[in-house]
Amino acid sequence: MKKRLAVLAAMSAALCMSALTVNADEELTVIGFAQVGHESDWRTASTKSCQDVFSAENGYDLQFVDCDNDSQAQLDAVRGFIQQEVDYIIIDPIVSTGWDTVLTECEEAGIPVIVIDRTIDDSDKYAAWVGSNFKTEGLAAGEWLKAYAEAKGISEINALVIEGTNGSSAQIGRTEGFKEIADANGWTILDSQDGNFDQATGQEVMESYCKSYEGQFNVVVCQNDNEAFGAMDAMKAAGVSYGVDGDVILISFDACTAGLEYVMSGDINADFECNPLAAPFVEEVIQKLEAGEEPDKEVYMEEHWYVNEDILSSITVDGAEQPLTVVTQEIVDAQY
Ligand code: GZL
Repeated sequence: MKKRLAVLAAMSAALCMSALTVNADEELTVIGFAQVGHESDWRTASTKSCQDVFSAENGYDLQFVDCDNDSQAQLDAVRGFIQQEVDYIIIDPIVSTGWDTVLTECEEAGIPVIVIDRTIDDSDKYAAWVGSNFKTEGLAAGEWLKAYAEAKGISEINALVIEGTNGSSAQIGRTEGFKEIADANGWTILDSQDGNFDQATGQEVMESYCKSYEGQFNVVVCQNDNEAFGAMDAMKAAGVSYGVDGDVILISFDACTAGLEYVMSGDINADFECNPLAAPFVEEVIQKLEAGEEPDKEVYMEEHWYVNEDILSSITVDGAEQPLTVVTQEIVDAQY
């Protein structure tokens, strides 16, 4: 279970008699982390957050598996952690279903599971979940567009949506939230296709949209920044202007550093943050479990709604007033 360094300390002492700082009583907490993949800037930041917190100098041995957006590989990785008899398992689930069997195996092995970011919707056999409310993100995008259109005197919304990986809770929630506002306001969603949260697919989908819906759309919603980067390339190539000074309003999610740079330049009108820095909160969950305490089952990350123009100061989402933040260089420099 835990890696003891006593043998290493004895070998070190025998071999080099140096003042090695290895502490014979030190134990490393072994953590298995089954990560979605490496599809986006957001994902890179999420992985780095865990690698920074669960480092050897902090007393951890992080067993990291990049599951490359492959659900079966992710289940195999979790079973591999069970075989390794790790102390804790962290999962960012590629899709939200198909989890109860393997989580039961973790429970039977006595290994606590902490879920981050996306949700598992067909089992609650985990100690805690740390992440975002994706439907709220989608509702916020819709509420912002409603207020922005009113302020700009835009009476008709014809939107194209580039969704995230199909079946992920992020795709499900953002789609549901935005569609709820669209339906309530009589907007038209001309099409809504899977962009898989990556730039290349986002560009491919937008290229197809520019051909199929030429001259018919005035809003594009990309469910993450990397899709938006691809969509911008496609619209530029098709001669479609976008952003604050363009014919098409461009909305994105994640608000990674590069995404906020495009908000500041006016290429992206609004970017709805999804905070990837979950690891410090996961460590708090582990510390509670180590102390025999019961952690909160759900821990929500703090997130902001970023815009280019200061024509609106706030929006109302689910009855709660939420501020809008105009992007500055200082904000860009501080972003993940
Ligand atoms: C959302 C996260 C999504 C990001 C994408 O929490 O799972 O996956 O929005 C990432 O950038 O690929």
